[in-house]
Parts: sequence; C-alpha cells; structure tokens
Amino acid sequence: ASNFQIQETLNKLGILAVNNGTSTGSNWFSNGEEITSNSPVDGAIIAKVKTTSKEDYEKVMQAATSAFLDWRLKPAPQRGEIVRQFGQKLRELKEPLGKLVSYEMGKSYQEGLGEVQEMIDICDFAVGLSRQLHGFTMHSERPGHRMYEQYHPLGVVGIISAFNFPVAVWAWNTALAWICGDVCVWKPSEKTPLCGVACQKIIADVLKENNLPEGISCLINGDYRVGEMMTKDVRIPLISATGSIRMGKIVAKEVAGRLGKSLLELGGNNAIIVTPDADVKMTVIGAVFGAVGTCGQRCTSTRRLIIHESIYDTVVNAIVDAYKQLRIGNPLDQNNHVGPLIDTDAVKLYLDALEQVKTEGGNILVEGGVLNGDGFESGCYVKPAIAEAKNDFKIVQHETFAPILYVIKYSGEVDNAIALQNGVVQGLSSAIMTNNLREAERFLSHAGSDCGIANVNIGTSGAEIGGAFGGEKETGGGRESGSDAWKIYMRRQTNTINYTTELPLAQGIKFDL
Ligand code: UN1
Repeated sequence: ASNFQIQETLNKLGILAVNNGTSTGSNWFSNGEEITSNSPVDGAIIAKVKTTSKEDYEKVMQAATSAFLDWRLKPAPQRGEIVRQFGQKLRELKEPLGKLVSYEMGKSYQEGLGEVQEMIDICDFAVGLSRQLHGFTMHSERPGHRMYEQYHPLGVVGIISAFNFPVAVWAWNTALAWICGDVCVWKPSEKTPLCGVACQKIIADVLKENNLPEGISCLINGDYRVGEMMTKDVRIPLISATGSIRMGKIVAKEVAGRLGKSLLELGGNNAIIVTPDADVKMTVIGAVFGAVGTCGQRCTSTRRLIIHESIYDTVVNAIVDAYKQLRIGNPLDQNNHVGPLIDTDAVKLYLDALEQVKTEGGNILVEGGVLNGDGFESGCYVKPAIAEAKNDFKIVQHETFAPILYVIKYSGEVDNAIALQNGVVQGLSSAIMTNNLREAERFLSHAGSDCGIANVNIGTSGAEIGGAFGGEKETGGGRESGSDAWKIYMRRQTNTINYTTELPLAQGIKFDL
C-alpha cells in the first residue's frame, strides 16, 4: 500500500516514478555507480540514484563557479524574490515532500510536514533579510573620513547534510546563502538521496522559470568520498557540515588545512534538568517528545533527564507510564507516535547501547527491543527504552542516535544538576523544568548551561528557525538559521573613505615627503 502512495508522491514532486525498484532517480549531472534508497518504513526499494564521479563533480563545480559570477551581481532583494518563489513552491508541495521525508527517512508524517514548514519559514526569514545584510558604520579618528563595513557574497558554499533532517538543514543553509549572493553545492546523506533529488527539482524549476543558471543550486550524491571532493576543494570557501562528531573532526581538519571556513553542526547529548519546582505534566510531554520524537534521531533529542531526588519517583513513574501509551509503527499512519530507525545498522547501535548500559551497571526501567511481525518487516522498528544510569557511564557520555533515555538522580542545589548537564563533551541543547526564578536564571547565567541552546520550561528539541541554531564544545561551534547566522555566508570588508584634500595617517603618524 505504501508503495502505491509513494509512487503518487514522487509523481507530484515530478521526480522519476518507481518501477519495482529498478528505475533510476533523476541524475542531475551524475553518472557514477548507483546507490539504492530503501525505505525504513517497509523495507521497499524506493529508487536508485546515481552517485557523482570525479568528472561529474568537475562539471558541477564549473556550473557553480560560473553561476556565481552572475548571481552575485543581482541585487540582494532580487535574490530574495527567487527565495520567495522557492518558498511558495514549497507551500504547494508541502504534502508530497513531507510524505517523501516520512517515507524515505522514517520520521512521522507530522514531523515530515514540520520539516517542510521549517523550510518555508527560513525562506520567509531570508526574504526579509535580503533587504538588510547590514554592516556597521564607525567614526574615523581622521577628519573628513568615513568608515563603514559591508558584507559581500562569498562564493560556492558546500553543504553536507545528515539523514535525520534530509531537507530542512539544506534549506537553512541555502535560503541564507542564496540571498547572500552565494551558490550552493549540496551533498545530502546517502541514506536519503531522493529527498535531495526532490529539493533540487523544486529549486531547479524556480531557477528555470526565472531564466537563471541551474548552477545556483547543485546536487551531488554519494558517501563521504564525494563529500571529500568538496572539503579538499579550494574553490569552496565555506563548508557547512551536519553529522557526527567523528565526521566533523575530519571535515574541520581538511578545511582548516586549506584555511577555508567550516560551519559545523555535530552531535548533542542533550539533557533536561527537572528541579523540585518543575511542572510534572509539562516535564512528561517535553521529555517524552524529546526522547522518542524522530525515533531519538534528532541532534536535539533528549538523551538525559537529570531529576532532583525529591521528585525523582513521581517524575520517573509518570514518564514510564507515558511510554506505555506510545504506539510504534508506520510513521505515515498518524495514529503512531514512533516510526522506525533509519536502517538496521542503527538498530545494531541501539541494541549495543542497551547492552552496554546494563554492563556498566544501569538499571533498565523500560525494556527496549526490536519489533518483528506484521508491519515491522523492515527490521528497523524498536521500542523506546529508559535506563537509570550515572552520568559518567561511557555509554551515557556517548551520543547514540536512538530512542534511549537515561535518567540520572541529583541531590542538593541546582548547581549540582548543571554540573552533570555540562559534564559531557557535547554542547548542543539543554533545558530546565522549573517554576523557580532563581534556578531558571542560574541555569541561563554564565555559570549555567554551556550549550548553544538553553531552554526554560520547554524540551531540548524543536528549535524555531528565528534563533541561531548550533552548539558549543564538540558540537562544533557553528550557528545556522536565524539571528545573525547569515554572516558566515558572506565576506566582511572594512572601508575607509577620505573626502578631503589632505592625507592624514592613522595613529597620528607623520610621514613628510
Ligand atoms: C537536527 O537534529 O539536525 O530543534 C536539527 C530541532 C529541529 C532541528 C534539529 N528544529 O529539533
């Protein structure tokens, strides 16, 4: 049944239809070996997509670098108009694109739609920004001089994105990069190549309708070897990469080695602190959605709950009860809360983590396990699990991309909880549940959370696009999306202009000829 549905969805998106898994997806310049996209929903082959060979890559880069020469000359608000049209197309295609995300990646249909909504939102944000992109003006120490700074387009931006947000993370980068006057080359995850093809088709149509070169948006396909072509390429001044810490360290080194810029969004190990003054009902909703949403595969997923001993039993019991209500199954069926993991490799990592937490002395409160039988044929459906653990367990220190929640008890002051929350190498998202102003402000203070995102009375996931998104420490330090994240996509220039007939030197230096 879902195969039929996906056929219709692919047709609506205008990308090549499925023919029992034997047909190929759109090529978009590429002629390399084929990768197969399997749906974790039902295990079916959705399509095959050709990867990018060295020769293909060269063609893509030529298209991109030549498109940049035109694109950068277009006034920014006109670039914004193209992004506005792209956002409009996304509104029209929200349903099929959301469905494809759900079917190819496995997140719930609601979350698939939410992801497309994030794309639409960042387009709106970028359109407004295209009339700004402002620098500062400064007062010169010299009479009759003026100083200001301006931001210029950077060039080709390379984007490497992960399977878990197969469309939105690309849009956060491209919508901003485009209004900044850059062109983009995108390597989506090899686990979700069709989402990449679908997005490329949408923007390619917009560019064509406006008689603009397709090189403004380029797609390359394949695994890390294809990504490497970009990280090593001096023609790409900025690489924006989302994925594991391991991947980020390799990218950072490669790009820094040629003095390029990188924007890194790597792992999280996000915690919610639950203090004695927490609202238990809100805590349960925030923690459960944070831990099991997207089957625990968001960088912002809630991995740890740090609960005060005085309400530990109450909160833990309420959460364990809530887990009993969770329905696991086909994510396109809106009655289900939890869909599959991305693939069977992820299932293995999930099982290994559960083993390890037991070995290290953890106490399982909600048993995990792989589901089989009717509807679970893909082998990717697992039960969300909860384990009582210690923060310094090796497995708790590690980000497992799966629905495993570790509960950790703290006693005494909120500072003890903050120390536990900060006591990991990652620094993406964090939250505190409390109605106590002192605790909340302490958590947000210089002595509080060390993460890029710190929330009060909401969970760790579900960030809005208006804020800068990213994290500290091994999360990589990058910021994407809202606030002034656009600045990394541009080069800054300081300009000093003398409108007198004298040439005074700065710092009062005398130099008479
Ligand atoms: C990610 O998991 O890569 O805050 C990003 C959230 C989403 C973004 C997650 N808006 O959960």
